[in-house]
Amino acid sequence: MSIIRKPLQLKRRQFLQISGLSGINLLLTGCGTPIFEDVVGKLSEPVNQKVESLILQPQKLIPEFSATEIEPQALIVNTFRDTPIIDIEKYRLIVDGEVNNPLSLKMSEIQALPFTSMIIRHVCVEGWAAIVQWGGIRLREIVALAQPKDSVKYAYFVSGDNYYSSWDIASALHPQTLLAYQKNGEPLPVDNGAPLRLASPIKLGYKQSKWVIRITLVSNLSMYKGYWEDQGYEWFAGL
Ligand SMILES: Nc1nc2c(c(=O)[nH]1)N[C@H]1C(S)=C(S)[C@@H](COP(=O)(O)O)O[C@H]1N2
Ligand SMILES: [Mo]
Repeated sequence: MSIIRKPLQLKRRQFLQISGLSGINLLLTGCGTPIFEDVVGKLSEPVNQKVESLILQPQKLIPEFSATEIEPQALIVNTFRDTPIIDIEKYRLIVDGEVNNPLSLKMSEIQALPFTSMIIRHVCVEGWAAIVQWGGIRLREIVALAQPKDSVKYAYFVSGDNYYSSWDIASALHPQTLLAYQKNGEPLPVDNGAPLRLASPIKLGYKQSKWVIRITLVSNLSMYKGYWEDQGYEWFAGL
């Protein structure tokens, strides 16, 4: 990925404008470049110190695998409710909660954001694992666009099959936590969570929600923490 480092001075108001829905095309004109890293560091008045520092802070990267190590047959479809039927034209990813700039994004808008691909091991708590290539958008880019308030500590993910989970914000903002729309170089199959699913090498499989339709950023967890978490599975579920 090419990273341009143009000197860029933005006032808070301008940043809020361009970081909104209408700003996505503007920001991406001519280059697929990380929006947030390039822009927010230059703000004269940081919008959110805490989230900003989490995003800019070097987080430990998990070593990735090579393309020859992908195990295309090993990823077992693991769905506990009915697979939802999602109309891609009507689909919107909602990002809300304690944010200054709630989002409602079409897939075409999400796919216009910088593409990231990674080859990682998916680990299911039921005792199987698979090396998979996932392609999509870093979740941190979406979170940054929503302008989270300082209070945000957790992210809730609601899925089209009513599955749900919650993550600590640091894990959600990890550079290898993606909202994936590709698997092994192909468009993400519906059974694996199309149009959009979480993929990350730092969490167990049940944290990696498929068919994500809503992300809510909050300062407190409710008594409901996740489909499996509420049945006694560990909440953090780190790898
Ligand atoms: N919405 C939703 N997401 C989900 C699940 C599910 O049933 N519904 N299963 C989880 C579990 S336990 C695993 S291991 C992975 C499996 O992903 P896969 O079906 O693409 O292999 O999805 C996770 N995400
Ligand atoms: Mo799983």
